[in-house]
Amino acid sequence: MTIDHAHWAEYLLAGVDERVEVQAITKVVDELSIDDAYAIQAALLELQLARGDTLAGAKLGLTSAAKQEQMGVSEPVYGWVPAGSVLDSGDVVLDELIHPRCEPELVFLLAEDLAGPDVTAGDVLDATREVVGGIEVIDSRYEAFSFTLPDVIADNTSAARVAIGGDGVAPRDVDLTTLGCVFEVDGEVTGTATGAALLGDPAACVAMLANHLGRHGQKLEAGWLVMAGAATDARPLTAGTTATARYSHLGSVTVTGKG
Ligand code: OOG
Ligand code: MG
Repeated sequence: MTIDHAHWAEYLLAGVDERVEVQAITKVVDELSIDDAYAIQAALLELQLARGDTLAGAKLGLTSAAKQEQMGVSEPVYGWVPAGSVLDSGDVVLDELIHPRCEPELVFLLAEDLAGPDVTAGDVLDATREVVGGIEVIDSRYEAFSFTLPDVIADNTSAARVAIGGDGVAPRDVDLTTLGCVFEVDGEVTGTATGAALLGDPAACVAMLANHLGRHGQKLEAGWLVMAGAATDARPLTAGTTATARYSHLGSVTVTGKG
C-alpha cells in the first residue's frame, strides 16, 4: 500500500493546531514502514518550516529502559526540534497542548557539524561546546498517548516544548555516564538516573543520531541543540504542576504548567 506522506503530515499538524488527539496512523492503515514514518516526519517538519519556524536542533527518544518500558516501544527514535518549541521561560502554556508530559533531558549544544555514518562518541564530545540540563515537554498527538514505533516516529517523537538550563559544562570536564539527575514533580522525587541510563552513554546516543541522519544524507549542525532522550519516565504536566530536574554539575531546570 502506498502511504501518502503529505496527507499524514497534515493529519498530525491538525492535531497540533486543534489540540486534539488523533487516531494512531497504524490503526488506520494496514502497514506503516519505518521509512514511511520518517518520510511523514520530514513532511511534517516541512509544513512547520513553511509556516516560518526554523530548525533549532534534533532529538533522540526512547534511549532509556525507563522510557522504553513506559511507552512499550523498545527502540530509539529520532526527531526534530523546531525553534518555536524552545521555551523562553519555565512556563508551559497548557492551552496550546493536548495532554503534555515532562521529562528530564541532557542537551548537547554543538559547536561543529557532525556528519555520519561513522560518528563516534568521541567525535560527539569533540564537536560539543557544552552539555546543559533540560526538561522536554512531550505531547503525543495520539489518543491516550499510545502508539507503535512507526506512529511515534511519524509524530516527530511526540516533541512539543523544551526548557534549556543555563549552567553548562564542557563535555570532557565531566563524566557524562555518571552525571546524575533527580527528577521531582511537585516536590516529590519521581525518578533518578545517571547519564549511563541512556544506552550506556549519552554521547553514544548523539553519535547514533548523527549516523542515522548520515544515512538520510543529513547531518547535525553547528549551533544546534541535541537532546539525548529522557533517562527517567515522563510525568503528566497539568495546571499548577511544577517539575524540576536537578543535575550534578548542570544546576537545575524547572517547568510549570500554566492554564
Ligand atoms: C516518545 C518521545 C520519547 C524521550 O526522551 O524518550 C522521548 C514518547 O515518549 O512519547 O522524547
Ligand atoms: Mg524526550
